Amino acid sequence: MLKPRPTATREQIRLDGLWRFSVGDAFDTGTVLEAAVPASYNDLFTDPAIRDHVGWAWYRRTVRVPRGWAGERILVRVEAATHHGRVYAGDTLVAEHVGGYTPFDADITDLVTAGESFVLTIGVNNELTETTIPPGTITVDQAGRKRQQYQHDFYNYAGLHRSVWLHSVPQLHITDVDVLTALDGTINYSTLTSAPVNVDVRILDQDGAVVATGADGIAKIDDPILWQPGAGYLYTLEASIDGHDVYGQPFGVRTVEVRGTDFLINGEPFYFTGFGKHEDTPVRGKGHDDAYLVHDFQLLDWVGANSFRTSHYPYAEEVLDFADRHGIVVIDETAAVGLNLAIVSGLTGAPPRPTFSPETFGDDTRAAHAQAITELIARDKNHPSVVMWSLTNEPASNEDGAREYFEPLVKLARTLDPTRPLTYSAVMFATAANDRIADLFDVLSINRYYGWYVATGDLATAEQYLEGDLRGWLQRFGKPIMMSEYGADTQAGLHSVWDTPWTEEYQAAFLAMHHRVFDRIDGFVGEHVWNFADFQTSHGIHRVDGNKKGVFTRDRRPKAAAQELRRRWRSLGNRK
Ligand code: GCB
Repeated sequence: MLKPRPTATREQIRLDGLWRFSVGDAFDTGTVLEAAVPASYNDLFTDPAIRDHVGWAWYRRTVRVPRGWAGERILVRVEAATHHGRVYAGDTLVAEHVGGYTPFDADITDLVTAGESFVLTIGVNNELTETTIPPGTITVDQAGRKRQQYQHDFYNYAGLHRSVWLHSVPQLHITDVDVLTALDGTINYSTLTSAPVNVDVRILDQDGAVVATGADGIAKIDDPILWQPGAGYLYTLEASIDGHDVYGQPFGVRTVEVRGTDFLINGEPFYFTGFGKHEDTPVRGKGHDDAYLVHDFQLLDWVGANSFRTSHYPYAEEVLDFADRHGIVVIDETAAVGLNLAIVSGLTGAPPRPTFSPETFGDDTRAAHAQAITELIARDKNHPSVVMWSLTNEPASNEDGAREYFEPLVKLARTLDPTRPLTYSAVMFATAANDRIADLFDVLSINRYYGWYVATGDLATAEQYLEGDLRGWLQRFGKPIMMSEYGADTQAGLHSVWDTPWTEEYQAAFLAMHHRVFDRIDGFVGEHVWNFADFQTSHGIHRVDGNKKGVFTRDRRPKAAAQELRRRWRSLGNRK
């Protein structure tokens, strides 16, 4: 799935801004509401019936097709309709897509005319069921209103979360580009086209100078400048169909490999420092925002982080493009969060039903999960910043049926991308003794909350538990291990001289305790604190206006723990 880019043969118009808006089964032509795109619609309005609406929401605007686009193919690219989108040109349904964090196109060529305008309507449905990724359950309350429940610990924001584009491609065009690099500058590439035709390939450096030409799927850059953590050098593979189409695909020359208990980037051991993040800001919800993008990366740099995980869904493409350019390392995660019926909104309990079964998460869920993996890899395969795929967060990998569920998905991911290691984040109940899937993956990513949900306020006990736990995984599986989540809820401004949960001092001491343990363990390859910033969740007695495990507040002010991390990570760099 090529990102729309302006080239000599392709044009595009961003359709962001204010759209007419309504909720309900169909667009309400009498609506007076307007909604911002991109943004979640939930927090824009004061009406709780909109914020808590379960079902369809509608966006409508008039769009003019440029005069010069006659004869071209004309498409609408929706970067994210969370979770289920329908695109109409006039009254005609043109495209439908399930999966809230990956893009899709609606080809409207036969329904519009260059130089004229048309009415574009996009329906967005936020319902999650046992066969969607992420999963959820819908109930009907006593008043007859639909209610959405889900296992994941972030608010089910919905809407057009990313840009919408009107874009043109020539009739005969390039449909896909795949780039694989080696450290000596050898580029293995492949292209797909809308009809069989010859494709010419040139490689351009960052200044636009031609540094290689392709033949038979191979090009060779002499003395390549590598894409490195902290230094994101990018080349462009320019593919062209003579007289028809040109497309430029940015890429970096770098390799990724797991060897023994090392995670290697360009053959060098790499140690991950950073966070699990969220796409979450006040008012905009999960809507992409370039100002927060720039500021968040500034804060990553300030705190000395070299990486993050796109917990718990694929992020906006702008985020990965930015990471590519600035050398930030990314673990790219699907939206498969909550495949665990022992967890309810971050709280735990005895599983009421087995997680993996035909009645709960079975073949249909797995098919949706396979689709999510396929679309993630199709979108993000050429990003040098992406060094690993995370196929799921906190599945019930300790339960019956987990292996049968995951084995085909791991196989699929390896077929789609044989070059990047695979991981998943292991939940607290999945231990080295009872986990059934870790051997299928390359890197052990462990989520643990010793000192928070377990041994609350008792860091001495927590330290013992943590070390025993991590050593157990390493001993059984002998693979690189990283901490993909560790964190403590912290109310900014709350202080104490004792180890008091929720205080800024406790969060800092909690992190310092973890770091002592990590430093004692060989084969440890990284630490991602949960979370970068406070974020919104569904209501719950364990959440105070959201999850407060951020090292930064929701408006990105540092808590005391940020200083602890800054001291450590700035001196660690990319190695331990
Ligand atoms: C987890 C989840 C994350 C939650 C976090 C918490 O294990 O992966 O989504 O937000 O715990 O704070 O409870």
